[in-house]
Formats: sequence, structure tokens, C-alpha cells
Amino acid sequence: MSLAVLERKQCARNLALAGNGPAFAAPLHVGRPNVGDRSALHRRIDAALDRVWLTNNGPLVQEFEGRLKELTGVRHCIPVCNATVGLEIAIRALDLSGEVIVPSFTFIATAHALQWQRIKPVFCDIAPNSHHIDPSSVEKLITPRTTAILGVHLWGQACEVEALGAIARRHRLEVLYDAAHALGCSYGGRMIGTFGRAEVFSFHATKFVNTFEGGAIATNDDDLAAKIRLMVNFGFAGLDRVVYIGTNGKMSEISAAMGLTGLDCMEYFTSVNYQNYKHYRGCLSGLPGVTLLAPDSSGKSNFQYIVLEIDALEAGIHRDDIMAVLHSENVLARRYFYPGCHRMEPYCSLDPLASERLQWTERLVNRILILPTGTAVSTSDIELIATLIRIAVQEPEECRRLVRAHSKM
Ligand code: T4K
Repeated sequence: MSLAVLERKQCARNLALAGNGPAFAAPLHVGRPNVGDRSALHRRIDAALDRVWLTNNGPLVQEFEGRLKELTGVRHCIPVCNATVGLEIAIRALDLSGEVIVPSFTFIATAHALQWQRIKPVFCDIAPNSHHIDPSSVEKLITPRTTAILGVHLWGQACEVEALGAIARRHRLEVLYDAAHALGCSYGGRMIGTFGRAEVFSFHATKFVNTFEGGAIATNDDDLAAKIRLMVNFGFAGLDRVVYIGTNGKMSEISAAMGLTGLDCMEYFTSVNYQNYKHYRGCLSGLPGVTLLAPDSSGKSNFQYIVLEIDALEAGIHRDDIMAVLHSENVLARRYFYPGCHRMEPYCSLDPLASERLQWTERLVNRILILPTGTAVSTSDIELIATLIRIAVQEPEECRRLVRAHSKM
């Protein structure tokens, strides 16, 4: 992005919606993959091809598990083909059934991993400031059919593991975590991966360390890990011996090659994310009704998401109108996790009244906006994105008019 573009975009009449060129020539995505050192990746892939060993717990997958264990301090961190399947396997390995309490404010995969196995996700509310599962909303939802709490560490920040652990102990429930966003994060000095009976990381292409598609199931429980390893590989305990129902949850060597390359650069990716976060914070400061979610002091964050909350009353403009302005400028901001799992099928049909107990979730899904970050975003990109948001807040009526006019075209 050149300075000229920034100078050209100073008020609503300069916007793409008013008939001008977009701020960005190519789309700027949320979740643009971090690639890392390509030559290291190529070397690893070449070595796998030379070995002619492409999957089935090959040397790169084993090395990847070793590196994940080192990073998190957990006893087992079993690589899998993606986090959704990882959650399904962890849920099944824990013999969960009946009902599991889970926040509605999460990616749909968290709920689907339960429902896929005919376990009812019972949606609980979040705490408005952290966006995390609210422990006080969990206890009210426990019934004789409840078997577990499935917490989610959102946005690269740990949820309240101590409070959730205490509730689980009190009611003799299992507790596990969707840690899709939380590689490299910690809580109270302890790394994510070591909490609950199991935690599941995602290495989808859009995560700050990726394996194209992939995930890992972390646990300190040796017996559970042994069961999970069987389940990941169809239940095979030997060449012709199947001892358990299983699936194909394996990670391939090429995925592990990418994961190892990402781990090599993880500190760099985190520092870029942190710099981007600080730059956004500076550029957006003082804008009424626009709040950038700040990590709390409970532990380390990987800063992999830039999370804005827009208060339409204070900002004078709704989140969706700001998003429309950004999209027309090729900034593909996202409203994760709109409209909330409880408003998507099959959950809205199964539990049509869920929204009544999800006050904070309902509020947040209409206010949240995720902005691009990662190595694909430069400081001048951030300045331009912030300028576009500033225009929307400073000229709300004109921006709304442009958005409406454009949507009629
Ligand atoms: N739990 C939580 C809390 C999660 O957030 C997720 C996944 C899971 C569980 C399940 O993990 P996995 O089973 O996926 O391992 C994306 C990701 O697909 C999804 O992994 C992620 N969370 C979610 C928050 O975001 P979408 O629907 O936004 O769209 P997607 O995948 O098309 O990616 C977003 C943008 O990124 C695209 O518009 C373009 C850009 N992109 C994407 C890919 C794949 C690229 O530039 N290059 C790429 O290769 O879900």
C-alpha cells in the first residue's frame, strides 16, 4: 500500500462505495497463512519423498509431536488430520455421552464434534469482557445427563481453567478444551495443552502455525493417549489386530513438514502478531465505540486474532456497515462467530429457546469484527485499515447511505 492511497482515502467521498478504486488492489484476508522458511519446508518434503514414507506416523509426524511436547510441556501431543476430528476423537476416547456444556460463542466445529456423535451440546453464555465461557453460567446447566464441560480458549488467550476445573470436580464431570486458537499460550505460568483431560489444537492453514490442515490432541493421561493413538489409526494395535473402534485421524508427512517449519518461525510469527496488535491499538485509539480486545494478565497470548468490538450506539454506525465499507475496499474483515452456534442448524431447531439464556453471546455476535493480521499485513496496511474505520465512525450517515445505495445495486 502506498502513501498515495492513504492520502487518497481521507473521507467518505473517497471510499470505493462512492465510486473510487478500492484501497487494496488484492483482497486482504483474515487468516492469510504464515508460510515460514520455504527452503526448510522444501528440504523436509524432499526428505520425505526420498524416504518414500508419506504418512502413518512417519518420522516428520513423530518429530512434530516431539516439538509440540517440548513447547507445551505435555506428556502426549498426538498429531491429527484436523482439530474437528481431533475433538471428535478426544470426546469419544473420554466416553462422553448425553449432554456436554459448551459456549455458543465458538466456531461451529466445537458444537458439531459433539452432535456428530449424538451428544447434545448445551450452550452456555460467555463473560462479556473476555468473550470466554462464563463459569457461572455453566453450573446452572448441569443435569443428570451432563458428562463434561468443553471449554474454548478463544483468540489466543486461555479461558478460566481453574474455575471450570473446580466445577467439573464438584460435579464429577470431565473437562476438556478446544485449544484451536491457543498454541503457545499459557495460563498462570502453565502452557495450554496441559489442562483438563485433553486439549485440542488446530493447525488449519489460517492458524498462525499451520500444517495446511491439521491438529493435535494433548493429554497428560498415558491411558487416554494410548486409546487416542489407536483411535487415530482405525484401532490397529498391530498389523492384523484391531482392538478398538477407530477412524482415520492421521496427519500426513507433508503436513508435519509444514508444521515443523512453522514452529521454527513461531517466535517470529508471534512477534509480528504482537507488533500488529500494538500498531492497530495506536491507530484505533480514541475512536468512540470501537474497542480492541486486549489480552488479560492471566498468561501469554499468541495475538493471532485482532478482535474489535463495535458499540453501534457510541460509534454511530453498526458493525455490519463498517464491515461493508471494509469489504468494498478489499479488506475482508470477518464477524466470527456470527450468529452463534445456537442460531445455526441443527441447534436452532433442537433448542429454539437457547438465545433467551445467552444474553452476552447475543450481544457480542452483533458487535464483533476480526481484522487481518499476521505476516501478510504491513504496518502501512494497518494504518489504511484504521483510516477506513475512522472514516466510517466520523461520517456514519454518509457511510450508511453509501452502503445502502450499494446493496440496492
Ligand atoms: N475450534 C475453533 C475454536 C476453531 O476456530 C476452529 C477452526 C476449529 C475448532 C476447527 O479447527 P479445524 O478442524 O479447521 O482444524 C476458518 C478456518 O477454516 C477454521 O479452521 C477456523 N477455526 C475458523 C475460525 O476460520 P472460515 O470459515 O473463516 O474460512 P476459511 O477457512 O475459508 O479461511 C478464511 C480466509 O483465510 C479465507 O477467506 C481466505 C484466507 N485463506 C484461507 C485458506 C484456507 C487463505 O488466504 N489461504 C488459505 O489457504 O474458517
